[in-house]
Amino acid sequence: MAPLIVRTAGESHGPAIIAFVEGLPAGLPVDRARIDADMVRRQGGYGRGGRQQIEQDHVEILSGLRHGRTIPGPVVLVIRNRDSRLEEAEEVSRPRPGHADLAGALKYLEPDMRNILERASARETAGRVAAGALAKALLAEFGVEVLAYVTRIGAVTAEVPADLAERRRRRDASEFYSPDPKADAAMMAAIDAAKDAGDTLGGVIECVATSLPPGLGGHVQWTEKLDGRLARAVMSIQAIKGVEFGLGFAAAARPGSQVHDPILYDPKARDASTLGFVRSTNNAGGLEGGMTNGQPLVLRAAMKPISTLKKPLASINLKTRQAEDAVYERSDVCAVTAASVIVEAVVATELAGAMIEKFGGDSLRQMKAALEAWRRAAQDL
Ligand code: EPS
Repeated sequence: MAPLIVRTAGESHGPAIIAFVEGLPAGLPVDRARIDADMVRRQGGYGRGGRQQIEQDHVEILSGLRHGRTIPGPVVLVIRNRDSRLEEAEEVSRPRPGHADLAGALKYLEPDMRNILERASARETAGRVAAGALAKALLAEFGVEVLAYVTRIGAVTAEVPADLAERRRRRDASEFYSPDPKADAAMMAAIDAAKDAGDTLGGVIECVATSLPPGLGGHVQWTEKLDGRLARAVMSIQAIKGVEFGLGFAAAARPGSQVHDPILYDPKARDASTLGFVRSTNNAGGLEGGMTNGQPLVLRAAMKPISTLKKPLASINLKTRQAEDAVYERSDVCAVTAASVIVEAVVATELAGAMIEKFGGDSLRQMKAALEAWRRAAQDL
């Protein structure tokens, strides 16, 4: 069983979204304000729809915490929905191309697609972001930083500065969660144009994690491979259609000599997270053989445009089988900003799980001691 389990429950217009988190070490300090800061970020960004004017996401912690620290036992997090009206919400019989509506109706023999879309909705990700904030708190205890930002909206791309602190500073100042203020005007124009056309826009998110110890994940069994686990977690986010690491798809067009990262040894970096095994490039994106290699993890995710279109696509009425436009309810024009916060959360959750797996998860104190013992042994290898 995975060492860190995150499950969510709840419908988009039900009373609440719930996250159940099991397997965190005891003794982890939890700052509620930091969880809520991520909840607010998930709701933000240019191009969001009317729902985000209604909701004010805030996390209630029902279990697993005492005096600001985790205690042995699952943590249950609750985010109440202000727009709670599940019983009154009207029936949906015209499926949206690209949404779960039709596939779900056929799977569950369920003609009212309201009963599908309520759970398929990206509102579920409020729970994954809350859980991810706990994972980030654990990683921070080990100096691991996880940062995701938007590098593309539609056809507009952002340049990424080399310095990580600068990336964070710029992202936090941007309505597009992008590290390139020069791209802001073009991103805004692209979202405005899509809105005017009754259309939607997707984009690309990059996520970096630094100071990870080498050897997280595993090469022995396919289920252990960390790239596979991360890809699964990121692909499971609503509307994500592609994931790549490091050079990713571009590696397929290069010879091996221009892909693999030469290994150097710098004795001065012996105490760093790399243990002194430095690389001149990071085309692998921090993963080799399904394990971290001490280099920064670099992952990118492609998000498709949201499938609820103000100018709806052709569809059918499931009851009559006659041609009709797809259903339209209020929606976001572009939610790539929100998706970046969700990518950060699910990557942090997978990495925290891999840390617990390698260093033991009963208590934070034990984890720290285990990591130190392993580091000393690896230095003396
Ligand atoms: C979503 C539809 C919209 C989005 C929602 C995802 O909700 P509503 O139908 O209430 O306007 O706003 O995302 C959120 C509510 C959220 O908090 O992210 C969908 O169908 O996936």
